[in-house]
Amino acid sequence: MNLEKWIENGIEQLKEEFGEEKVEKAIEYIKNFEVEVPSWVFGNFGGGRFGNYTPPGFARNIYEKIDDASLVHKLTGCTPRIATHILWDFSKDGYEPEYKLVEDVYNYAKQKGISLGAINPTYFLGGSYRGSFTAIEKETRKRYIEQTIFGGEIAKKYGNKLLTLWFPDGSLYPGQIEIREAYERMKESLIESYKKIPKDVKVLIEYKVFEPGTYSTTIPDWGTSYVLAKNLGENAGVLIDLGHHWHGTNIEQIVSILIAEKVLGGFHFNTKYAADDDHAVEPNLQMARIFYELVKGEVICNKERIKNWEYMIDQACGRENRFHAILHSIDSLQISLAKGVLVDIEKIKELQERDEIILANRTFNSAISLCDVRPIVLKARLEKNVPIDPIGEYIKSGYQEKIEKERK
Ligand code: PSV
Ligand code: MN
Repeated sequence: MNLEKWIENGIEQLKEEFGEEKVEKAIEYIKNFEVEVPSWVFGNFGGGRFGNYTPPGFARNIYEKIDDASLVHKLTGCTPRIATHILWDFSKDGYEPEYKLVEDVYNYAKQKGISLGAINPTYFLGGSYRGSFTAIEKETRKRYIEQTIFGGEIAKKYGNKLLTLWFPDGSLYPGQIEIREAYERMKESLIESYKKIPKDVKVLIEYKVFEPGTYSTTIPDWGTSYVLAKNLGENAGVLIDLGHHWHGTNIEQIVSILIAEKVLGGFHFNTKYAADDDHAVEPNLQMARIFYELVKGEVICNKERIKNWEYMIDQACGRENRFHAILHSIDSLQISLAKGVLVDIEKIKELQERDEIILANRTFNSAISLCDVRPIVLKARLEKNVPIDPIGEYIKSGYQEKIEKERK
């Protein structure tokens, strides 16, 4: 098959169906879209609980994670930043964060052509089995508040002025904790931290309906994140991780409400089958519907930082090759974005006015589920001068063999 010809034919067909303007717009969106990769996808994290297997060649330290992230950026042209976790990446003992290390990593990343993105304080290591911001012991809360303020400082000086917070706090049994008091301690600790975080740093609060708490989590849903963010101020907002909901949750509706309320927002992209699996992103229908809301709400590829949402991948690898998995995620996000852009909003509006339910649904799905947008994604890559097939290019590069040898 002549690939370039296949792309051109595909583009022509898409233009016939959706119009030239929409197709060109989709190509531009793909060229401009950026997403952060998590440092932890490259390291010794995940692998599942059984057999203690981690895919070979994993990065042994933050510098090797930067090497890997830099390669992903070279192959895709759309991941210029790496999200880091303070106590995994900037600490020698997993207990105390180190400022000096951040500066060094920052410089190393620069040499490698990428930079630091979202800074994630780590609230779930070393002695916090009774909670972090909600712990009864003042000492524990103080330690985590200090780490959060430290995170704010490095987000401003070395990062992308973005701090993303996820708390493991919760309970296993009714009666184990006073859930209202835990919530109040969470709120107070957040307020105390926020006061000392530089004003131009965005703080996004992530929620999760289960795990490690099985009876309760202190921030179980977007409503709780939203209320807490409101209590903080205008630089705080909500972080949606796709794996953190009950099955069947209409996540695109959550997106639409947050946009309507002009809340600062962000995503941790991944796919879930069972619970919080942290699998690679797949180009499924919900993903495309979510992107439709993001495009319509003008919170994606918006040059005004304050209006644009923050986009990150949060995934780990069990048995799969981690480079294939992260490159697959990026591909899936680009496919979903192209679909979201192609939807004929005007036609759907007109059908909605006439209460043509099925016709509106069919028009929606002609972009979301029925069309092949790969020509758009590939054309954007050609125009951006990055490999058309990043996974194929990775396989050819010999990098996998190299890291398996060097990182024994
Ligand atoms: C928690 O499940 C989470 O989604 C948070 O975003 C953490 O930062 C990340 O996974 C890694 O544990
Ligand atoms: Mn997450």
